[in-house]
Amino acid sequence: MRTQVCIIGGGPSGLLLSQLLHRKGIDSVVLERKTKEYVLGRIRAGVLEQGLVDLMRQAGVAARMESEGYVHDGTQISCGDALIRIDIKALTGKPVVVYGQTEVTRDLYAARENSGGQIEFNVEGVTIHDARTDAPSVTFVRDGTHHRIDCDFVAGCDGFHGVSRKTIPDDVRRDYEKVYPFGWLGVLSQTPPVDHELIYAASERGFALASMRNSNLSRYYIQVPLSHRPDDWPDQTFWGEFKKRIPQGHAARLITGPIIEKSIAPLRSFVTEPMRWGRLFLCGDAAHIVPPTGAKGLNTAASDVHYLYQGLCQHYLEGSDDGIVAYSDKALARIWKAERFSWWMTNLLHRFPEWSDFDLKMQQAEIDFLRSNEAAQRALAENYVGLPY
Ligand code: RFL
Ligand code: PHB
Repeated sequence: MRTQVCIIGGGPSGLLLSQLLHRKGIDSVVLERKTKEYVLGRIRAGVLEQGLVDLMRQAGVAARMESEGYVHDGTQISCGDALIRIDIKALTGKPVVVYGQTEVTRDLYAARENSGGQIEFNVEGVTIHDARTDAPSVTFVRDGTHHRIDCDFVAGCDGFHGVSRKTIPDDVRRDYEKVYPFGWLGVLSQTPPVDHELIYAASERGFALASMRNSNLSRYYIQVPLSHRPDDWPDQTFWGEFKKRIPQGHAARLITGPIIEKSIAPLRSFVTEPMRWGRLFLCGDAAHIVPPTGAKGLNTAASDVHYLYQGLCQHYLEGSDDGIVAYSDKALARIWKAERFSWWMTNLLHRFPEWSDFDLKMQQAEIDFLRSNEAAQRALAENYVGLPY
């Protein structure tokens, strides 16, 4: 088999890149380890920056997002019963869009399938060869048969546990990591959202987040110790704890009901450098992870896709490799800013088990400053809505 760009990973990064390239007449094959149903079963991100919204438009997959997504002009932070509303539209001129990653991925799969895009599911043993030459290839096994794809470029869009990052030798690659001493227990419940905007709740009992998917589907999270398992949190225990962490008025009107998904995700900050090795490019979670507090994971994946797409278009359509050569530096410059924001917001809102009384006073002072200072609110809003590409 031969293609121009071999894309490893059929998550949002890989599919978005494939669809954007297709619209410019650039050919790709996507290799996905799991089934489509499995990928669509993962409940993840919910908040889209304007940059990703624009990329969805460029990719020709924005129709459902535009009719079903919620445009949010603000977001809220609570501390005990006090609420701070960050008017992101007034402070930045832009809103965010609440539309689930599952739906983004579903729309991208539909578009690839409608235009005859080649996606190979259930692939095993994916191996990247000769990435530092002008003729890389990728081998894999499916249903016991060995396959080989010759290509011009390899896009490693295979998430944190994929093979692409590990293909870059240890003496070339440098990893930066911070692991947080807690995780998020997330539930999806068939109930109306408790508020029409998100609430990021800093409480003495730990962090909580009230988010949503649609008018009868809520996405709620609470901070839990890393040792906990979803089974430690029967539905009633979850609702009881969640109510204690959000403002009393919201707790009183919270509608509880059937929980249809429950999982725990550990929190981590991680960046690998460089994001390019010869003709192999890392995109999205394959290269970096943020704690979900700033809603930046999917959005940073999208900015990588944007830079790589621009670089590949320059290569194929204008005969210039400038964009490809600059890819890693450009992507990383934006990534580190998103890493900083996600780390800062995690520190602002969570309870760290090892913190002293002094640390807690600092956290309180930071929240008080945010409440009373428009410049602080603008800094949060500009990062939340997404820094420019
Ligand atoms: P993905 O989504 O992990 O997709 C990678 C795909 O590659 C496949 N794969 C392989 N395929 C072939 N061969 C191999 N060897 C392979 N190894 C892996 C995998 O099966 C998979 O299908 O990475 P991608 O595309 O870079 O997308 C990144 C996003 O999924 C991620 O950053 C976000 O979900 C993070 N995130 C959030 N991001 C936001 O922007 N806003 C949010 O509100 C937000 N909330 C969240 C989140 C992530 C969460 N979890 C569970 C980690 C909330 C949560 C709870
Ligand atoms: C979500 O809706 O899943 C969500 C929203 C905001 C975040 C993280 C997750 O910061």
